[in-house]
Amino acid sequence: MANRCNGTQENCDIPSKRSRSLDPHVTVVLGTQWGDEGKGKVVDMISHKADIVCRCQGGNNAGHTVVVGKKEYAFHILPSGVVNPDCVAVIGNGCVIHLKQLFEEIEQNEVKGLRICPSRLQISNRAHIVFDIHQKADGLQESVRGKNLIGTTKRGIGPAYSSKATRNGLRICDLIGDFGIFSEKYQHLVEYFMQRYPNLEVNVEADLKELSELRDRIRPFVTDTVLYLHDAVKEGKKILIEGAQSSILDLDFGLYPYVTSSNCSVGGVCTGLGIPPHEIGEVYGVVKAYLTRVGSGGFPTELDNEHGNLLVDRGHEYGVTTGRRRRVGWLDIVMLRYSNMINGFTAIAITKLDILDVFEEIKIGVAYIIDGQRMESSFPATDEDLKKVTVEYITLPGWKKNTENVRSFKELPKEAQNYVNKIQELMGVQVKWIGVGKARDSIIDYN
Ligand code: 2SA
Ligand code: GDP
Ligand code: MG
Repeated sequence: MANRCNGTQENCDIPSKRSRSLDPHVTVVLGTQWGDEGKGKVVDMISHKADIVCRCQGGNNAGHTVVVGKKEYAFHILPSGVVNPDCVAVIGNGCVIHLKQLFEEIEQNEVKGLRICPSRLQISNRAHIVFDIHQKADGLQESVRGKNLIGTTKRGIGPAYSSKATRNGLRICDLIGDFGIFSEKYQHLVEYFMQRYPNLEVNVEADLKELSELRDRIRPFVTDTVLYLHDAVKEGKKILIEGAQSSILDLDFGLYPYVTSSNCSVGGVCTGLGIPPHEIGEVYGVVKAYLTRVGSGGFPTELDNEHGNLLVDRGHEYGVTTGRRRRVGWLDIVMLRYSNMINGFTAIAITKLDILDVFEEIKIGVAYIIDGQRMESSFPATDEDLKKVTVEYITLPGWKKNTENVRSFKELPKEAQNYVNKIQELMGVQVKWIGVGKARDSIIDYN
């Protein structure tokens, strides 16, 4: 970026758009912060241009909200794009699936009027299965962590990915294959967990009975999604990929160990679906206009005061999966720059701008000072270091006007325009959309 932004759209130094492959068919939507940025809404908005919408990582720890008219959908393992009747949903090999809870989620959404049959949902034969023992182990691991509690969703995500990494996990292809072999492997997996957690309550016989029923139900949905997506790309179909959790929860790049157990950044798209990098076109980052997180760990811009309570109340900041109250704070540009470094966003969507409508002043964290060193874009690797951070803020005037019904950038109050432009300038990525409400149409095209 050459010049400083003076706060108006005309004069703002808009970062140039990065060009990708010549004819990319794959678009990616990722979280840039600690999750719950409003990815579901952004995916829903783009999905009308897509033929296929995929999840590439995570399990039913995710909670993605889509609001269509008076209906509110909460998706956990199903891709949010399943709301669009013209899209086929894909759950890729990088995901972990609790089968019974998957069917419960399908049923809950069918009650709301969606139809989720095998022609609309393709599940990778290579995806790993989350068993009840994984979920119980997740709870037990958390119960002994004391002050080092991670604050997981207790959906068995960490234990299921550890089974995958220790190579005693079981996949969907195992379940729909020879059930005798599957049963033996399941018995071994249970024994492995019993050695570690002798008090685990498991009834292998009952589990296998339930799994044999789920096997028949899941079979019609299962396919080799690698081939399916490869063919789709060849046919020129448009594929949309929906990241779950977020960059700072990424197993490798996030604030370890306060992370989830999958790669939520752009690399997870390739490993979790088998799509080669050159097919990837736009990578949209979703930025909440302030910051939230659920779970433990440092949070430099956290607001543990009345401003924080106001953000929680106005933004309804409660977990979509667990109902936990989210921690809240001011926007953190250091985190966003780091997130952009990893993902190379081609543009961003800023969501929940309307939640800031009542603030007199709004702060943005622009740099960290750790042990006398100033950091503008690299994120500390350890929680110990993150907790030492002193944040350098800039303060911008609030707009104190309702923006919920605004539908064009120029109609936004000047101070709100200034806030958006400032984020664009400081992060160095073009803004494409601005969210001003939950509803599908509560969105402003920046350009
Ligand atoms: P896990 O369950 O092993 O993935 O938890 C590890 C960390 O990852 C965080 N995490 C999340 N953070 C934000 N949103 C998530 N989904 C739900 C939502 C969360 C909820 O949309 O609201 O309902 O509480 C999500 N899933 C995992 C988690 O808080 C741990 O910090
Ligand atoms: P996700 O996990 O990233 O999909 O986000 P969540 O669904 O967990 O949380 C985002 C919440 O904010 C949901 O309740 C959305 O309906 C809501 N939301 C999304 N965008 C906006 C917006 O621009 N304004 C407001 N007020 N709410 C929004
Ligand atoms: Mg969420």
